[in-house]
Amino acid sequence: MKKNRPAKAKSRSSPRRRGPRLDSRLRGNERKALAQPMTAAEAVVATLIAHRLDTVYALPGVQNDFLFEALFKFSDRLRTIHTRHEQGAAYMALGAALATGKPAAYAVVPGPGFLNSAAALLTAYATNAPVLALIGQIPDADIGKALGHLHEIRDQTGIIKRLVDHCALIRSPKAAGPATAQALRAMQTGRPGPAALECAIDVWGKLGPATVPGPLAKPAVKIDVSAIRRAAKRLGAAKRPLIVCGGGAQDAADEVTALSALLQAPVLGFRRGRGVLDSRDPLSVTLPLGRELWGEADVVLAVGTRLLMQYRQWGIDRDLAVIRVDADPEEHARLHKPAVALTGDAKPLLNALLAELPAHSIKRPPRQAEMAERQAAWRARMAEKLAPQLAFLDAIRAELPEDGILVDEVTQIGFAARLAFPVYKPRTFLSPGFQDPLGWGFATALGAQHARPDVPVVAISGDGGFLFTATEMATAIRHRIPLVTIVFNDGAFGNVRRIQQERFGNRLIGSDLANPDFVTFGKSFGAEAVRAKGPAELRGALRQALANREAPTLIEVPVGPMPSPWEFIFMPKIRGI
Ligand SMILES: Cc1ncc(C[n+]2csc(CCOP(=O)(O)OP(=O)(O)O)c2C)c(N)n1
Ligand SMILES: [Mg+2]
Repeated sequence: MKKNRPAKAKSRSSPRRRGPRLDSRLRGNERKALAQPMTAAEAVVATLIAHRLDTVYALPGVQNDFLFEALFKFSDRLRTIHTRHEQGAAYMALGAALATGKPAAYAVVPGPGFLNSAAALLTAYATNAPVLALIGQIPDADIGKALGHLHEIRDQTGIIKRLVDHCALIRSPKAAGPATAQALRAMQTGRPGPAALECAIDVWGKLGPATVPGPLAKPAVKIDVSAIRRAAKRLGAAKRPLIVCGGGAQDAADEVTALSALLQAPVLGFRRGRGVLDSRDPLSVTLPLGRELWGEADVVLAVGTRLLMQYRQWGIDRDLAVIRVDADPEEHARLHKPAVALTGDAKPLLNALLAELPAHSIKRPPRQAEMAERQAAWRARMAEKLAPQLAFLDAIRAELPEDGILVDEVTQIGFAARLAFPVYKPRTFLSPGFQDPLGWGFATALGAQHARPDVPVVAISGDGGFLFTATEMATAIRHRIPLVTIVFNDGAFGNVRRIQQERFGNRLIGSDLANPDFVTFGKSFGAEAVRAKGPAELRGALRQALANREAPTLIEVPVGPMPSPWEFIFMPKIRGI
């Protein structure tokens, strides 16, 4: 039976922080309290606070009642943002993690609650995002017995283990703090990524001696000096170097910028690598030109990227030496053995490379003018083919401040944004990586906006993707999150529909949509909601929305079918032909 708080009880899930300031560690008198018994849930929550987490995105239920009791107790330092569906909670944590680069947590009940959050957890894994899932469990003694407890699922731990690299079952108050600290360390050590902690309904509330560890020491990473020297020699001698950035380069923007200038190397970013080098830098290129440059390069420096598209679509031959920088040693040779493999975080490794390079680097002619011209030529080709998408993207860019965040979606405008939306700063273009799950956009953007209240966040969705998590508009209202959401409404799973038209003889199936009136829908929650016809009206609506950051805004943009972007994304082989 779910317990309801008495009506007079004060709800502690307001976005406003009350009480004392958030500290990384508990204060002196509370330290003393640590010698006293705590519940397992209190130890987990206090450990999150000791790691500077300030929010848990969550949806309650009986298995987690004692966790919520602990969240209530610590609510002056850790906010609970409750959502309307577990996928909303998990995507919000993902958005917070991607927008800040810092760990974010969500809490859900076992079985259906956990499975409802699974697409977001999967996407956290795909985007190497430090998301901590706190997942309830049935009574500890009955785990694995298949008795049919509420929300029981066969081998929940086994399912979780397939989704994350680190998970643990908390079985006592004593184990709770250390397990939380270990999970948080694992999430940020080596290749970052999600972790999960399970705790049984009868363990969360157990009282016992507990500790509240602060951040655990991370294993020291030794830089392989000889590998740095070999990389510097290869790169230094390169005539046509190219840098390819993925999500793993997001925290090394200064270093990538300096390397690009030193080597006169163009920098390719697509999806998760966008914004590492400012799009206004002429050496910053996107996909189609990047492919041409891949075809011409003699040395590629690949930073925090899987290189799947490059190796599998664009091809490789002996004339191209690839130097890889990756936090995950398994990644280097998954497809091809690199010329040099550098393992670790991009920032220190690129700094070491920058220190070593001047001794080896030949002089190269500047490439800015050439890149500006070639980029302009591609831009013109895209403008001709993708005019409707680019006009909307221009309107958004014109109004979104340079540090504003755009969250893309699996929609026509999103595909075009990955190719052509100018991105000026790291972590200001959030893209879901290789999972590309339809429906991630709105809730992920809500989490990004919640975690970065200092900058405006704009989400773009199709009518299909938006309705996956549109009920979280209630969350935006409840927690006053001033996200601006643009819904491009073509009455269809447009991308699927176009493929059916073009490749399957117009045999349309499962791709037309019956939609609500999105403006009425938004208003019914209490959001600002307007309809904007065309790019000019979108720009005006966006300007107004960004000026009024009191409430969430929904802008519906009715659109027709859009031209296909695929010729610019799935491009043919260019090497090793
Ligand atoms: C979770 C998930 N389910 C299905 C898909 C397949 N899919 C990709 S795009 C798309 C249609 C998107 O429709 P909409 O959001 O309206 O955008 P539009 O293509 O119309 O611009 C679908 C169903 C997916 N990427 N992810
Ligand atoms: Mg659509």
